[in-house]
Amino acid sequence: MASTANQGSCLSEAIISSSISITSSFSETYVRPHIHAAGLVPVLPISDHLDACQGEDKTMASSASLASLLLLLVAVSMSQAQVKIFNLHASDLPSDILGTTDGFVKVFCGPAALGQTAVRNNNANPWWEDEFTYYKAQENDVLRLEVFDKDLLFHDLLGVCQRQLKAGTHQHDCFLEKGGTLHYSYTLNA
Ligand SMILES: [Ca+2]
Repeated sequence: MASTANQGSCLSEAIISSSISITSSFSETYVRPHIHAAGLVPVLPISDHLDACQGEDKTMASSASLASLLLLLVAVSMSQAQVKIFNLHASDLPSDILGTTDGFVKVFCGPAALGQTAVRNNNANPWWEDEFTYYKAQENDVLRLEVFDKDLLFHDLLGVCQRQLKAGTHQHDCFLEKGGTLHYSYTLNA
């Protein structure tokens, strides 16, 4: 109810101001007929006034920005791609105090944790059959692979491999900080 009353007062204000504009434009037209094209002058003050105070126009404006937001979301979701990380293996992983290396890899894409491989016990050159697929990847997302040596209490982080995703299939070798190399492939379908 309040908005209707407000709208009404806005409308009457608009009418008043438009009649003033008409009057003033008429006098201007009368005085300086060569300046104004008749009919155009009164239209502008009315629409200006309605933009300034009518609630409906604000609603229309916010619907328009909502529509733009939805379009943006559609565009973002269309730019999402599928990434698959596969063919994970390592060579020359360093051994711990007990002389065994029990490697496994944690896989992340952007903020998402995609999981981890199985543990390959007592193997400095492990292969992992695990593959990781993520459907919300985007080009330039950071792929992060953390290589661990599993221990009884605290797993030993052997190294971290980070890389920005690019479209296509790629194979990489990543030297680990504590020794050894991680090899992996990924495919990003843009
Ligand atoms: Ca170990």
